[in-house]
Amino acid sequence: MVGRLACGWLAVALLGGCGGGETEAFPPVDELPSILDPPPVLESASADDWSARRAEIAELLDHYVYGGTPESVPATGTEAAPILDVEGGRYVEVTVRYGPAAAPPIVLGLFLPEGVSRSPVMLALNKCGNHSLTTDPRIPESTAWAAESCADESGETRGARASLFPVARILERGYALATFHESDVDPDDASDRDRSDGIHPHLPVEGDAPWGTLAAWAYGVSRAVDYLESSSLVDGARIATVGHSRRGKVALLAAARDPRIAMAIPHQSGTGGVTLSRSDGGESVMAITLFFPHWFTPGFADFAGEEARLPLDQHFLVAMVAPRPLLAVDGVDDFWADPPGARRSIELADEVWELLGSEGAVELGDGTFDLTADLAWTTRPGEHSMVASDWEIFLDFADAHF
Ligand code: GTR
Repeated sequence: MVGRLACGWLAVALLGGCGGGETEAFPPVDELPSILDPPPVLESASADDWSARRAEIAELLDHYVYGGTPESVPATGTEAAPILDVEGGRYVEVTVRYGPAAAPPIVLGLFLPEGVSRSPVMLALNKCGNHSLTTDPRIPESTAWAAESCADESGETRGARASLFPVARILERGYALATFHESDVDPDDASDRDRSDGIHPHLPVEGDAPWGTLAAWAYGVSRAVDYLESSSLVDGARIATVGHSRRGKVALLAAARDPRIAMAIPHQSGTGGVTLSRSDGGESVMAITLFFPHWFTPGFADFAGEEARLPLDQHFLVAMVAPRPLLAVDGVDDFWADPPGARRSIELADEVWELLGSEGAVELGDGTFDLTADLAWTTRPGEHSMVASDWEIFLDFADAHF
């Protein structure tokens, strides 16, 4: 973790200028200026300067929000035999190993569409294990920790998340679905304040911004990409990350950090995802860091009630995906995920798509966005949930770009 900021917006706000070169260490919250408007994502109108600015943004997000990640440890994948026939295609489970030998592997479930070679891939975390996506008894049950809410009254977790993942329909539309149990990388345990479970003890992050669970999950997504990009079963150049809510935050974070991910579709990702921390609506930094402190680097909680001191906002994370296609989806009645704040974030990030030669977001006459454009935000009726019909929106967007 680099402890210094390049000369830029923050240095100007703090010091009134730079005087050349690098300036101060990442200041603590009480030394940061309080600025009500989200800071500008761009500091230069030249596309040549974007990669340096992008690197600076990545460091800001690592330091203040998510924590850093270990050096990249490329993964290897071993496919299980036999490949199973399932409705609409085939299923194979891949054991993805990375890091020290004792580190828990990722068990990547890969649903492949019938008759399509090298299909594009929707890559998504799941909450309860790969076996929770279908009632097929042949899909091995995950042995990793699962939340109590994964089980029905009889304690059964198989098929528990099937309503969120219309697997046969995804296959019918010509896409593969790659998914793994998030607990393979890090159990979603708020009491794990000292990062003692999951991948953390095996791959510690040195420095003053330890990684939280969202960063660990995103790192795991990249290890799945290590396998997918070299696999002959799918097209590694057409991988989209998809996720709902906390997993939507990860779909965005993973794509922001990993340029091999060709598309991001964060669904109702809310605070810590697409929506602005400076927004008046929805979940505050105080609420999210109170209930889910483990998701972030510990210092993010210092911005509770002090959001205006953040030297960034979530449109910085969105902008890191540019110029790749990104669709953010919200529910009209999902107050907690803050649809207006998400829309504003997309609008603020748009200038980076334009800088890089994309048309970016295209607002239509009725105030909605063109969902065939590279950057888009949309809502659908309803509250906070992911349902089968959401996938039609995701796959239509993917069809328009892949
Ligand atoms: C909520 C949390 C949100 C969102 C959601 C979810 O309780 O406040 O940030 O992540 O959980 O993942 O369903």
